[in-house]
Amino acid sequence: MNMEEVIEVTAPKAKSKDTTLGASRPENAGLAARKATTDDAAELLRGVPGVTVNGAGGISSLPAIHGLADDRLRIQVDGADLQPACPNHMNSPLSYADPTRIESVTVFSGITPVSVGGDSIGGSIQIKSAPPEFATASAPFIAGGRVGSFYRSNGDALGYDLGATTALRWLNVTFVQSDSRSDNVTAARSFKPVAPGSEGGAPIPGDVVASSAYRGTLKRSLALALRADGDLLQLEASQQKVGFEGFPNQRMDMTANDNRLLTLRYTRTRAWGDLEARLSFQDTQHEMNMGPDRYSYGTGMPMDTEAKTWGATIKANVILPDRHLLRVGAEYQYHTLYDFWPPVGGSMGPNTFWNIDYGERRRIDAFAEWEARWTRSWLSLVGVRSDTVMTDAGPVQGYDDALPAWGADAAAFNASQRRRVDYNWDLAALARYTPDPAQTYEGGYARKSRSPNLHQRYPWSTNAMAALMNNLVGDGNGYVGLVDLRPEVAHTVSVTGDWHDDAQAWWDVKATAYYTHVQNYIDARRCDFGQCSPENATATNSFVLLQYVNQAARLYGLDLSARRLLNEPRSWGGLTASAALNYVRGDNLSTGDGLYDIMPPNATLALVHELGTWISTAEILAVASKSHVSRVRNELQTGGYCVMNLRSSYEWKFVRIDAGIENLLNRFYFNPLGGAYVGQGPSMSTASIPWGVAVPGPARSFNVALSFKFHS
Ligand SMILES: [Cu+2]
Repeated sequence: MNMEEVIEVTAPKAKSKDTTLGASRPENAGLAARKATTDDAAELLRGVPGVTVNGAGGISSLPAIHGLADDRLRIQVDGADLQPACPNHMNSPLSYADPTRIESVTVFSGITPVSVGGDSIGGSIQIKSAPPEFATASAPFIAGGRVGSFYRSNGDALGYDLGATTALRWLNVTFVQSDSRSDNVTAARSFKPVAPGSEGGAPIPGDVVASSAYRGTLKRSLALALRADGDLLQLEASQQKVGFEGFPNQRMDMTANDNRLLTLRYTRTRAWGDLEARLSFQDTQHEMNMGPDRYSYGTGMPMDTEAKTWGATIKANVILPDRHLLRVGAEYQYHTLYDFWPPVGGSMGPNTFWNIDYGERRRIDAFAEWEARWTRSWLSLVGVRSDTVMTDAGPVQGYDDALPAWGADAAAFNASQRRRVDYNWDLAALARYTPDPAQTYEGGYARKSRSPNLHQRYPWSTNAMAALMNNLVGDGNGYVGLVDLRPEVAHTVSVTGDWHDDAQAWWDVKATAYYTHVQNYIDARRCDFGQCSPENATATNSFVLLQYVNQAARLYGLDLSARRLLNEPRSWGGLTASAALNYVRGDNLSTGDGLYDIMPPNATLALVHELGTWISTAEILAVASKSHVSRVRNELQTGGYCVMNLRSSYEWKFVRIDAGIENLLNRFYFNPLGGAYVGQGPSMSTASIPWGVAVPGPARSFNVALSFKFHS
């Protein structure tokens, strides 16, 4: 119960009981097809009302819900709160998820219940793999396996996945592995001059999005599950590696990332309810440097990040008399981060530059939530959550603290009191009214809080080069941290109406309106101290240096979606038409500025044909021009555009085939959420790359995927 959107990414099947309000049935076919040909898990969220995707590297786009992105959302992959470990958030939580494994995606876009929220001011996204399967008395042994592969013509992208599972009545062992690679993608026309990216390198054609290639994205996992009656114990060890991933909107590329994750999970289901306990450990080694499309300055510029995250959760759902339900839980997370840049000589030596040394973020949460079913037509949910966050960082040093470029900033930072403890709390209250089987209304209020991340509080250098390396949003600017940042607190009201035929078979219309006021929203102001120049304060057509700052903000908008089955399904299949319209506006109330990375109004129209397991989709995405931008960041305006996509899939017992054409008419457009193009050339200083070029959307791509599976 709540405003959630569950997408079964597997082939369409009977309505799951979770998909009470706002299940987006018609898009399912498209989602299953998209999953087959993407290795970027965030792409699967496209088409969910209110969700947009901010561009980053090829497998690590950042989702946003109602204009709030990245770690303003709570994103869990199989229950784990994976932590990015990078001054550019290159290794975002969803970059670790393997799309081929994903069985369901749940998006809480409206009033998020406190049981699924915490340390976030926007919605929640939960990505889940298939639960372990066990044998039965009649079939006491199960063996299954799958192997799949995909190809995308734009970028010559190629990937594979394979998996094997075997089970007895009490035991399941599952192994999965996937890998993918892509060259640089191309835009539909030239968008910048032909020029070499590196010193003496070959010229990069004008239509190539430099630094968008990736390779060696190995993901593998071994999972063991033991079952006895209503008890389930799961142990999983997994590794996610990236050999190289370019970032066209960042000044560096990810040259290696090695993430290891260990989780132990216990669930107990009884007549009184259920209990879940989980322990997890995440270990990340992250390396950045200049990729092949950038100047290497003879030495390159290594930047390394090492992080470890320990997590523990315990939660219970207790069934109370009269169909009431109590959810209680506690969570603990301890995250440490070392962000250091080895010396390369000159003024960038002889010592290691410490961007964040011994960063710590500790979080202790507890919540209680009461779901009440008063009558057949009235439900309510009320929850409170306490969320205490401690952050700290050790003293730092520059490459050479005897030089003015490093010494003064380091000394000022080291003299500061850096430990902060935030006592945050959340409240969510919502009600649902279902007067008859043909309509449902839901509305509520939430207070949500989020403490700043380590890369917002602790980067300390006002040196332009160092600040440019600290950037979480891909706007090409440089950022300086602010130790005194306070937690963001959001107050959201949201209402949803859902109208449909009684059986929910023929048509439905859904509308959501929301308004969020954010106290202490972490926005940015121009840097006017330290080494920042006076021109930096007023520049309107260049990259600039900024400092994080708390300001007031508001976001509001509307999601509309509608679907209609056009015919009684006959021998030639059923035809469904769907339409979706999203509007969001974000304003900084302290400065009158626009908020960054807010999607302009957009609409999607789709026609889906289904005949058994043959499903085909034609869709048109229309996006308005973007003129309400973040002026403090010199955010680029983008023009309106229209893109058409075709997808078709067919599934036999053992084989599934997916084929599609993305951007069928090969339209050129700049991605309104793609950030600034800084993917080639000398990226280490503010004025050495032309300002004013956005990252374009990809040209037409022919995509195909083939998979085989067997199951005893
Ligand atoms: Cu990085």
